[in-house]
Amino acid sequence: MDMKFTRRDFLKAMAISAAMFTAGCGTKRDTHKGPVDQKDAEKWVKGVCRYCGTGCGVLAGVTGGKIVAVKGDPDCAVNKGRLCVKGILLPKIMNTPDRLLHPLIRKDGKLVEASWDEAMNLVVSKFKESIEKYGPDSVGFYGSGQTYAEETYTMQKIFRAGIGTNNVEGNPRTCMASAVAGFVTTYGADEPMGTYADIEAADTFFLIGSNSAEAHPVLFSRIIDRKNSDPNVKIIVADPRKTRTADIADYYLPFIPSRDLALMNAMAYVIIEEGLTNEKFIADHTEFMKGASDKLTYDEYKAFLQDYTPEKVETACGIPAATIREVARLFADPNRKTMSMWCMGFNQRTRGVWANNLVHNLHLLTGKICTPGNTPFSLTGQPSACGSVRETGGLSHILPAHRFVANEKHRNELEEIWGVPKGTLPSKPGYHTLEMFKAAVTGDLKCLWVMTTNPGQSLPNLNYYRPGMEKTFLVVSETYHPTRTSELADVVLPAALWMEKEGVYGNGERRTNHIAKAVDPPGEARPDLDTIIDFAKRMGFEKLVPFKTPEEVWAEYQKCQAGTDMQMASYKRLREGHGFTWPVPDDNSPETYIRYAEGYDPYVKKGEGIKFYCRKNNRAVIYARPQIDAQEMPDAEYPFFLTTGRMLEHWHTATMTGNVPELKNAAPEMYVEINEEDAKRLGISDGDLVNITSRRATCKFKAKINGRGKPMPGLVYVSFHDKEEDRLINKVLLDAFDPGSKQPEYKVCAVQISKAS
Ligand SMILES: Nc1nc2c(c(=O)[nH]1)N[C@H]1C(S)=C(S)[C@@H](COP(=O)(O)OP(=O)(O)OC[C@H]3O[C@@H](n4cnc5c(=O)[nH]c(N)nc54)[C@H](O)[C@@H]3O)O[C@H]1N2
Ligand SMILES: Nc1nc2c(c(=O)[nH]1)N[C@H]1C(S)=C(S)[C@@H](COP(=O)(O)OP(=O)(O)OC[C@H]3O[C@@H](n4cnc5c(=O)[nH]c(N)nc54)[C@H](O)[C@@H]3O)O[C@H]1N2
Ligand code: SF4
Ligand SMILES: [Mo]
Repeated sequence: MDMKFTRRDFLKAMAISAAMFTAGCGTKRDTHKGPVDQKDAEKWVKGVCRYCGTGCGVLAGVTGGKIVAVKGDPDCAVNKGRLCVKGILLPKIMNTPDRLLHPLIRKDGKLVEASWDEAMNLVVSKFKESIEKYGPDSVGFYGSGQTYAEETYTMQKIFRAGIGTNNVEGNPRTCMASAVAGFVTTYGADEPMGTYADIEAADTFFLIGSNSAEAHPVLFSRIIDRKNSDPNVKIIVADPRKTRTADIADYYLPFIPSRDLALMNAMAYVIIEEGLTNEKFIADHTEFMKGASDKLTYDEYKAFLQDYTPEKVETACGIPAATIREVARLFADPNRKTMSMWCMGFNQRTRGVWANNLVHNLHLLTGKICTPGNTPFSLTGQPSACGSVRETGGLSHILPAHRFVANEKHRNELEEIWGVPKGTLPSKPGYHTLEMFKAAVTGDLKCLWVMTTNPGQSLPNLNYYRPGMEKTFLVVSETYHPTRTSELADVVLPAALWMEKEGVYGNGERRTNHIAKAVDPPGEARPDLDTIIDFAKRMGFEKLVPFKTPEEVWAEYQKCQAGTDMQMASYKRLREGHGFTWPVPDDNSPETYIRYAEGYDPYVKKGEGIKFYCRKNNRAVIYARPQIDAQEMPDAEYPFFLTTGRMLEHWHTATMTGNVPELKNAAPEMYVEINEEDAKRLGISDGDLVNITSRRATCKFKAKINGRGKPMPGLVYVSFHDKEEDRLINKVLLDAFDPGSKQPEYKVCAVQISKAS
């Protein structure tokens, strides 16, 4: 085990990591049933919430051509009428003073209003010039898990089949890439086998690296309801910071950041040592591996775990051995059903893929998988990271419908569907996110189009990447201006917002759901799909992009899904229904609750039981993955861990939430959470201005002691929504990334903290 880092401070953490039960469940429900402050609307239009990957169904009330109210869709299985505070306040994001109404182009160093024609001609001439002079790989597209599926599908087709480059990336790389690689390496295909319905069937919840109380509030309320309905339900929360999610935990385990791998290996050790495995399941459905092709025997795997006895891991993680044993027993109890949930605390790390493999291990060793309530469930962040990027082929190494760029057969299948000559699709994966923005810095990437994401605020190590965005020919499709990205652009294209356009979102439980157009966009703003189609025409790709409507795009995308593991409902069905969890092989099929399981999954035949059919031998993999620390651990010079994340009221870079008074007032200026003991030691009081300095930059925040979250000693926490230069925390962060998934390590770096004068 790699345990170079030991600090006495963390021994203190053990004192607070003893098992504890927090009473008062349900008292902190940040969800609302039904509308707030609602007038009767002229009509109600069905859609999906604009924000998180929970994917709550909404009904937007429209009066006089404006959205005047939003309520939860009572017929959507996700939320059954509920919404959280952000969802309910959605009408207030539509017509803010910073909505971008006209295209902008940079002239003499300044962004000035231009016509659509002028702006698009400029974009097309720059792209054409660059492709001619420097080749197709000199241009790139950086999209988002917040686009509609039709938008990303069309854009990636233009880039790959038209321009001839795989430089098609998206912000899910910063978010879900490690979860994707975890699913692919363990089960042979992306996305969870379970759905949210497992919440109501589970007895034990293992939440690690997820603050769902703030990041997935409606799902969290379903967990609370489950707990309130049955005193037998137990919740384990593992997170170095005591969050609102931890408030409902029976077992709260704070531990040294990035030591999750050791914790999970220790749980596996206990499960095997105490005979809590499901040997028949292991024999029938799994195999053991070390790397992608290095097979192991079960005995070799057991030998590997000898490094992870609870006693050894107690020192490594700061969790008492007895607690590790207790939670492992609870996890594996054959009379209980166990649902694991994880999110960015797990994924945003240099060993995010391995962490994902290890949580899958626990379910495979115990056979707690593919039955109601037993499931490893990766929580998805953005509303359509799955639907619009992981499924449509919106990352530089993947193609539509769970295909891979590097796989010739997959490329040929798409060439046939798209009617282009064999060999048209480039075989080399494009730049991953940090490579793409680095290529802008080095000058290799000449033109970059950014859509529905704000990398000028959300990338790590910003002082390195921002000059690249300034230097390259940068096109930004945005709903608001200025943002920390649009201010760097050469062309800014005004985009229609959610419900000003029709399209499809796919949430974290494989649910594809349709958003109808409810109102017209303001000014000259237009749907991104219209802009993409316009671009295709001007580039000479009309044949590739014959679409006029999202429905036409969907019809072609469905052809790409045929014969794969992810067939989806037709547009007609999507328009009429309230979301369908795929696979849905045809319009008469019901939605699928559990993948890989007989009786649920249409691709598993009678008598087959559980079948991990996306792997050649139908077996899932149990991996031996060692603990490896974060790339930058604290040392004498930079003695604190910094971690970053979110808060309930704000959405990422706060372009949408920052102008909603109710949300803004909840957190007008971001602060830094500091542990009480550390603050005392450093003479810092609540509200004092504090410098946070890393090897890359310094930011200044007011100190918050015993706030909403309580970091363990040695850890400070900042949410990244504040765009003010002094508080732009992403300047401070390191840009290390996972070698497998290429996902950046947003969750861990080393800093100094000092009282600012
Ligand atoms: N309100 C709101 N909700 C959102 C979003 C938003 O911006 N605002 N964004 C959405 C998106 S895109 C995403 S990806 C999700 C993110 O949802 P979450 O991942 O739940 O949220 P975060 O706050 O990023 O991080 C979760 C926790 O990871 C912990 N953590 C830090 N280091 C470690 C570690 O080493 N190990 C472990 N196990 N945990 C660690 C942090 O202490 C933090 O409490 O939220 C989605 N929902
Ligand atoms: N420090 C730190 N940094 C992080 C993370 C972290 O945990 N810590 N998490 C990472 C993760 S998980 C994520 S997902 C990213 C998110 O980071 P970003 O994607 O950069 O953040 P958003 O604020 O969601 O940006 C979406 C942008 O799209 C615009 N927009 C909204 N609707 C539309 C539309 O319909 N069309 C167009 N064209 N534009 C639209 C919004 O105004 C906004 O500017 O941040 C990453 N960065
Ligand atoms: S939980 Fe997520 S999807 Fe549901 S209303 Fe809140 S932000 Fe929207
Ligand atoms: Mo995310």
